[in-house]
Amino acid sequence: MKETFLFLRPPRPLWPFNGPGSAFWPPLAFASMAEALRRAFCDLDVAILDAPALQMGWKSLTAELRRRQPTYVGIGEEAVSCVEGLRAAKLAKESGATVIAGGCFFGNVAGEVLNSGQVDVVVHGEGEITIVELVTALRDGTAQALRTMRGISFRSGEEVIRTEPRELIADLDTLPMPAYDLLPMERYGQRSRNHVGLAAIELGRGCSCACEFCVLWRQMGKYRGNRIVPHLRVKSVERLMEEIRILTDRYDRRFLGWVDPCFNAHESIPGKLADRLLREGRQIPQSAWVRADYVLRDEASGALAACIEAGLCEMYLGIERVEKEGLKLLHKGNLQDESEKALWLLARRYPQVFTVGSFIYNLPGDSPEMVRKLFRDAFRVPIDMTFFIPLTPLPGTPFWREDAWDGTGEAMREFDFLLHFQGEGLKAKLSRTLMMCYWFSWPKERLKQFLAGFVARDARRRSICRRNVARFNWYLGRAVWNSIVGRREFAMNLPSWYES
Ligand code: B12
Ligand code: SF4
Repeated sequence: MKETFLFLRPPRPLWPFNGPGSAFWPPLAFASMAEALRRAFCDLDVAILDAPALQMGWKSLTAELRRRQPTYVGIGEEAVSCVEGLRAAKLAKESGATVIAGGCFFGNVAGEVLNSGQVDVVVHGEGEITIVELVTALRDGTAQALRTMRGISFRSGEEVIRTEPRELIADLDTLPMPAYDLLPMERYGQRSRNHVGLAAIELGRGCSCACEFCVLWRQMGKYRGNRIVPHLRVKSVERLMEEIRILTDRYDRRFLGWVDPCFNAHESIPGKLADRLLREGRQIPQSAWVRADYVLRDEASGALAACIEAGLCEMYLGIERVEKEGLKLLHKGNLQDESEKALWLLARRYPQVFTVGSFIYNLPGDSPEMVRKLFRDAFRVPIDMTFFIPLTPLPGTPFWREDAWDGTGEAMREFDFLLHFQGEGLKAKLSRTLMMCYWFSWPKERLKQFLAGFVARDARRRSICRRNVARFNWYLGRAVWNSIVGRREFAMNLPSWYES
């Protein structure tokens, strides 16, 4: 019988500010690695099981794993769903599979998850080449085969062995075309109001910057000796056009969600791609995470106007802080008020773009007064949607402390980028300050923005703003209620099908 490699995304909670229709994007990492495996082995069946997209809960998943009996199972979760990752790993092991974990979370807690006994091998960094070599090594069946390959950790007796880092793929055009056919493509964004026909796509990998709190530049960074440095790679316009044609023409995708850590890091490819899309008469709505300083740079070169004309209509900006000390502490750059300038530029010249700005609180030295000021200052600039995210000590960043690992991943539940109110620590205190600000601090700029969103002529903007207000008040109200009745806070939303 043929061996099977199953990439598995288990049932998991929803981030409360995402609607159920756009909370789960196609798992691009799995699709890309699945195609790499298909190309390399004709005697291996490769599959992806995206349980959330199928609304498949744990009961059905358990039955499905028993039925399929995969030889290898690959998992890769965010820290917040570590519990689900390990639960899936346990099920997979019970059905006899070898479990491989990867991605920007598991890759940074390799020792911890290997010692949990649920995971056999952890893959560090980029996965496409490593996964192919790993299957060959696992088939060989010797520890020596694992030792001699790059980019993994595994256990040998009591010892956790981490092999040499793997070099990055030099030319991203050589990546296999993601195996979209292994995914239920029609399901993504199916019930979404604002992201109908959602697809995930990457322009490149890595970032040109090195913000202190960020795992993304590290995950796709380059090793210089033992040090990782930021390294940006991009695909060519031809390759990107090929992906877009497949997504739109073959899979009827109508909204492109760029998954790049920083879509506008490269100074020319996004603009050239936009020109090409426009030449081919392909305008398609898009969202992307962008940096403010590059927005200004691209305005000067004309690339910004082209990207927006080609459909870039939702931009997420990590503004983080308003005051320079905070920005310096986070190594964010943007010390010349670039965020403010970029937001004014977008609001005045490109009002059709929906902007989402995120700010970080809970920095060392933060106090309730500072957070109140951050809140007021955040509304001095025109942003359609504002998020305040607590500094999260993600594994792989200098803020991570190994003693935060509790053996189960439960402690990682708080790594959800949400306000947590319970407890006496500084984070809880600052979160409560923010909650009070949300309800009671209404500088006139905020009131204006709030009303503008609520009655906006553009139906999409109006819908996003209204839903966000409803979700936020629900979130805060639930938190207050939980405190009153003494219920432990669980900030994410468990979907109704979670255990089914
Ligand atoms: C799309 C996305 C979302 C979408 C969809 C999420 C979903 N579950 O469907 C939305 C917007 C809803 C979302 C929500 C959240 N997200 Co999110 N999201 C992303 C994003 C932008 C893209 C992921 C992606 O497709 N990357 C492209 C692929 C190709 O790269 P890759 O994942 O790194 O994969 C490569 C390697 O890492 C490796 N690899 C990865 N997995 C595996 C597995 C195996 C077995 C192997 C061998 C290798 C391997 O090989 C791959 C190919 O080379 C990432 C940031 C990023 N750019 O990666 C954040 C990111 C994953 N999200 C993050 C977070 C925190 C969240 C939220 C908790 C909060 C939030 N809103 O941001 C929620 C919770 C989501 C949930 N539980 O469902 C963090 C996770 C940090 C961490 N260490 O935990 C990230 C890294 C962003 C960040 N700011 O740091 N997210
Ligand atoms: S600009 Fe964004 S993606 Fe790049 S290092 Fe900073 S936070 Fe990470």
